[in-house]
Amino acid sequence: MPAAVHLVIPCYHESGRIGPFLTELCAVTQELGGVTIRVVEDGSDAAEVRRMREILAPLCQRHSHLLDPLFLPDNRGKGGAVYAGWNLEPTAEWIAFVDADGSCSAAEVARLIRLAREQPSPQSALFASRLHQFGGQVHRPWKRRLIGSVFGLLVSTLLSIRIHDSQCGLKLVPRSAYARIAPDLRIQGFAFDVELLAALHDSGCPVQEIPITWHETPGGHVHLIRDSLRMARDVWRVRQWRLGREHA
Ligand SMILES: Nc1nc2c(ncn2[C@@H]2O[C@H](COP(=O)(O)OP(=O)(O)OP(=O)(O)O)[C@@H](O)[C@H]2O)c(=O)[nH]1
Ligand SMILES: [Mg+2]
Repeated sequence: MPAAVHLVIPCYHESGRIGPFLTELCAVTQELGGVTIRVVEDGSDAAEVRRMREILAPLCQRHSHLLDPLFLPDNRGKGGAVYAGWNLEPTAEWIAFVDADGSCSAAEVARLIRLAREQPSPQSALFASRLHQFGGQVHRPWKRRLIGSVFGLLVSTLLSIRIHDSQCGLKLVPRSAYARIAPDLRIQGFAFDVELLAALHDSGCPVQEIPITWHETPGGHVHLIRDSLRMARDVWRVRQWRLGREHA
């Protein structure tokens, strides 16, 4: 039996982008076996929820491993949605998330799941990474590349953890490691991956960066300046919390 993987797709106003990706992802993961998927949507309006239900209903009928979506009334942010989904699934050996927009293809998701399953038991977290920026593998507007690289430098410098891309939208984490750190995770917005990285690292769970192919899908929600500043502030908070714990 392959190790069970529970994959959460955080969604905020994604009815225009998720259809083709989710269709392919359901097919690919059905073939793999041992994977469950849950869409977690938070704070979208009634019309958006209705559109999402219309997209999801036929797929749920066709694929029993696509679980009932979770619609949360208030907007928590990407991290809050991912954690809400992970906390609902108490048994899978691996918990994971992938962005809804298909920038990372279903085939890449399958490749990382296979890679995770090569571990005799879940030991190291796998963080997909847009590391190979210039080999034709990563298609992203130059501004996002630039800000992504600066942000990676900021994270590795302020946290003293070697990482190029903490923000890529596909990650797999051993459930046992998540269970140890979950009570301490506080960031619910776009920088939640940074806190997750630091917490895994500090708890002794190695994090492997796995280069992937990335074709950026237009229509993203990250506002380059506003969100980058918020995320930089959150990295600083993570650093202060860690220092506080060290000196406690
Ligand atoms: N549930 C939930 N999901 C969110 C929220 N904000 C973003 N997401 C999801 O997070 C994922 C990544 O967001 P994107 O809008 O693709 O981000 P982006 O601007 O394209 O940035 P990159 O993909 O990192 O280049 C998508 O699946 C979004 O729907 C939120 O507030 N709540
Ligand atoms: Mg995106």
